[in-house]
Amino acid sequence: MTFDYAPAPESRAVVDIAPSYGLFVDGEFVPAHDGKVFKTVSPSSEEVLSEVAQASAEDVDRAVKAARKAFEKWSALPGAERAKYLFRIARLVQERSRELAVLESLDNGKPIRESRDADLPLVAAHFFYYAGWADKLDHAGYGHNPRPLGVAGQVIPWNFPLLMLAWKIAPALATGNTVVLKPAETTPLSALFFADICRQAGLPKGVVNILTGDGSTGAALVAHPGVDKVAFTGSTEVGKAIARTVAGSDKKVTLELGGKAANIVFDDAPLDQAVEGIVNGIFFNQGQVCCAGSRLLVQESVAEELLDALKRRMRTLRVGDPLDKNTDIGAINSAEQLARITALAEAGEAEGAERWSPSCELPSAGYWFAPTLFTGVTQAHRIAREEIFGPVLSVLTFRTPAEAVEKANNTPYGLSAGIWTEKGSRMLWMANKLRAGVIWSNTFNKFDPASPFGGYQESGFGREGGRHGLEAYLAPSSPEGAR
Ligand code: TXE
Repeated sequence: MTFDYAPAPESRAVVDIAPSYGLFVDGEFVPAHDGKVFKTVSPSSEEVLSEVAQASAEDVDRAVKAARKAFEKWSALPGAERAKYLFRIARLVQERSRELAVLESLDNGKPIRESRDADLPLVAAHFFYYAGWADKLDHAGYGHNPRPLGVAGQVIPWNFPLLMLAWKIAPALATGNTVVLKPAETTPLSALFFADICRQAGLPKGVVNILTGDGSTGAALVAHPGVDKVAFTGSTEVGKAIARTVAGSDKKVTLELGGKAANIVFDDAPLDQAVEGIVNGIFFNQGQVCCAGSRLLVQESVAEELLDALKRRMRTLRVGDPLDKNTDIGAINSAEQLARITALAEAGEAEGAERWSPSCELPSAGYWFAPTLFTGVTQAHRIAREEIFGPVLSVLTFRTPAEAVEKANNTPYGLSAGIWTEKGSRMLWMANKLRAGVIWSNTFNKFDPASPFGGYQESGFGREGGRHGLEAYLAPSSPEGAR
């Protein structure tokens, strides 16, 4: 496959990136206490996009104090008042969505079609959805109003920078909590633009604080005694470290960690539709998705036919400039992530699985990985067990539904799964047996703010989204019913 189309990049001019950004604390952009900065780089070109402040423990303290002060008034507002701010934010996200989509694609490397058609609409949808809850919580028939927890310390990853921010901030604000959020070090920009949206929306100072920085900033935030609730999305390793940090404190915690989802295709499935679901499941966002369908389990009798169709479809995938509307697969987020994907793919080959990619010309600058398929994979292979977090699909086969369940559940994770069959009874039987927090039937990677999302085992605990997502930010009512 070569580039046989004229690149037509979405105009970069729609986004005005400043050469440097401070931290957003108490409604103002301020430099880091010690003046430290780091660069954020576009993964598709290695161009430096901007320089942002690196928050230290002092900055964490400053932001948590601002959030604590803001909490008194914010939590005392009637829900209907908080809803107005959230609706305003939602509308501003919509108004600025072209700019934010381009920014997200530049900083993260994801195709503009995805940031424009998936990330941004979902970001706005989350703010609209939780705005709608804010006033329903008051006098909701529990006898007393549920109480917010206080200051939420939120640490998010780089794969869906703005969407993960929305998942975290929207329910926290709707329930009357205030926030200190740390975006990932490779994708800090959209959170800083969001800070500007908070200002535009007239959000009271200190209700949302954004601290850019690396893992040390995240660790300081999680450990700060003024933080009442920790919400984290990221690696299982860091999630475990955070669980150890908060153990013994009265901090509430939700963790959304890794996954190794099975996409299970039965012989009666509509195969063309399944191929689209498989492609979407593993190549959406370059496979850098916690619920990615990274293991394809296909019933033996249709394996050959399905794999032929899948390879044909993979040959049509266009890898390249994230700002080009024709691009299906953009850049990998960082050199580190590319190295992780490369190492696991090499382990797949070394352990004897068969590697296949369509012929694919990759750009010379930036971080790229061709869409890759491994067949002849056994359950013992690392590529069948470890989260690759890249555009790499491991294919296993099964004969019976029971064998499919056994293989799908043979993982320390438990975040998501997909089932492709026309038989309703089989679908329900499978769904009951699969150990996964989210199960899609005859589709994959469908998200809705009203649906709870989260996993079992090493995929973390707690749920985000829907009513469950609100409850993660609420304490049981006090006997007096006072906030
Ligand atoms: O994650 P980290 P990385 C998985 C995926 C990927 C691997 C490593 O398999 O290959 O993790 O990615 C902050 N205390 N996922 O290294 O380090 C960090 O600054 C508090 C799955 O990027 O977990 C960033 O903001 N915070 C996942 C965030 O944690 C700390 C998404 C995530 O970074 C910290 C991302 C610490 N000690 C990676 N150390 C998913 N579930 O979607 C780092 N951070």
